[in-house]
Amino acid sequence: MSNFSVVKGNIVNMKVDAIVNAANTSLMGGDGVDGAIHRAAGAELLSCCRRIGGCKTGDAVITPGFKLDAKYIIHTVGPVWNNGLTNEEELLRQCYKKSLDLAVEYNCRTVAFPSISTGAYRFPLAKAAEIAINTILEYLEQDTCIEDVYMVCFDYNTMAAYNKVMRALGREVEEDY
Ligand code: AR6
Repeated sequence: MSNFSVVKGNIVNMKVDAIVNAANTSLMGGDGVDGAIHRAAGAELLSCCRRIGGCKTGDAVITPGFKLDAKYIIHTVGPVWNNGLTNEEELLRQCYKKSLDLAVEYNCRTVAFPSISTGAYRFPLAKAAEIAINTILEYLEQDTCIEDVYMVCFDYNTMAAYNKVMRALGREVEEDY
C-alpha cells in the first residue's frame, strides 16, 4: 500500500529518497523549481547534467542529489502549454509516469513532485492538477517499492488547485486551502 499527499512547501527541503525537478530539454538549469534545486544541490549537479546531455519533453533522467537530503533528483521535462494542440496532456502524463518508473528502478520508497509545467510553461493549473493526481494514483495501484508520494505545492493557488482535485476524488487533504 502506498500513500499520496498534497503538501505545501519547498521541494529542496523534502527528506525523501527522490525529488523530481521540472527541468528543460537542455538540463542546464533555469528559473523556478529548477533554479532552486540547482542552487541547493550545488555545482556538481550541473556537471552531471552536462554529461547526460539533455532530455526530451515527456521523458526523465536521474542524477544523485548531491548536497540535498534527497538521494536522487529525477529531472523531467514538462510540455510548454500550446493551447492543447501539441499533445501536451499526454506528455505531462508521461512526465509523471517516467519519473515514477525511474524511482522504482532506483528502489526509492519516498518521492516528491513539484507541479510540473504550471509555472514558466503555463499549463493550465486545474487541468495539470487533475492529470498529475490521476496519473500518480493510477501508478500507485501497482505493487512497487514506492511507499509515499508527495505533491509539493510552493504557493497557495497551486495548493488550492490540487486540494480541489483531491476533494473531488473523495480524498482527505492535509492542509486546508
Ligand atoms: N519547490 C516546489 N515548487 C516550486 C519551487 C520550489 N522550490 N519553486 C517553484 N515551484 P516552474 P515549469 C513551483 O516554472 O512550468 C525553468 O526555468 C512553481 O510555483 O518551476 O515546468 C526550467 O528550467 C510552479 O507551481 O516549472 C524550465 O525552463 C511549479 O513549481 C521551465 O522553468 C512549476 O513551475 C519549466 O517550467
